[in-house]
Amino acid sequence: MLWFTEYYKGEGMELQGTGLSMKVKSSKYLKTPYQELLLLETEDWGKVLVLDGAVQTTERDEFIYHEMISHPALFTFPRQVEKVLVIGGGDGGTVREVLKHQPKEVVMVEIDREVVEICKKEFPSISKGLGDERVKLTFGDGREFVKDKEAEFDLIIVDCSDPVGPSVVLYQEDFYRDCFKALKEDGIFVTQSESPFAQNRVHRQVVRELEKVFPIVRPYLAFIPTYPSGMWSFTIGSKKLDPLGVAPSALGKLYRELVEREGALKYYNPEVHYGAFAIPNFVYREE
Ligand code: AG3
Repeated sequence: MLWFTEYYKGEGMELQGTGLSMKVKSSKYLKTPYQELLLLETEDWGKVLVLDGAVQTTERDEFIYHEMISHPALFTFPRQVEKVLVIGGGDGGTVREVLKHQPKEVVMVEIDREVVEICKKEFPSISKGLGDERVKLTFGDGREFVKDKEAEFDLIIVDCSDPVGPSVVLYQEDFYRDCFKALKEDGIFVTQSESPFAQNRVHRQVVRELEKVFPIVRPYLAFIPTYPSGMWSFTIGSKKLDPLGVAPSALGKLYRELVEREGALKYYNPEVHYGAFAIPNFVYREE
């Protein structure tokens, strides 16, 4: 029996002698123009997508990441969301969750066509939304894509990998400024923002850079067993709407309607919505 290990290393990783191992039944390796791609069939986690040595998606826990990158922002809108931009997100899981809110249009800009092709074939339950007629899939650089956009999107979601290689530019203030401009006047931005335990400095940098750009910045947490340390974060930057300002009665109603229409969610619920924004002391400790 083979084992795969993600060795924690690379830009921003504060654990240097730690990793996560999984027992592997079979594996496929491929080099795309952008990264090294590994597709694993594992004993515990189902199929697993690994990019440049970092676990991205497992069939068993992907629901946590994809529900939590999408629903806290989407449930913050008191109105129907019309146009959503997803940057990255090649496996399609984020688009699947966004579609549950019945937007008119979802634009996804992914840099690596081969990731999408593999995920369409190997992860049909995750990528199924990508075939939806409301989804416009484009391949290219998300950083470039937002540069000339103005007041176009209700919501921008950045579903990117660690700040190495093609993702580095998605962690920088001038990118956040362009996203601000690309959003409508009550628009919301959300990005995955790494592990506050294992990548504390990167996490804090994301929050700090967003605070230079958006009046409302709200980091929040989710438990993701296959990511470094298991403690993961996302950060919302918002022009007007505060995810903590949503009235519980309004959220409860929207949530029940969605569940009735789309079926049960597996992680997000209204209690998780408010609770996720509670951050332990060590995360923003003085250094
Ligand atoms: N993107 C965030 C993955 C970061 C994981 N980091 C790591 N394993 N070192 C996930 C993409 C899912 N759509």
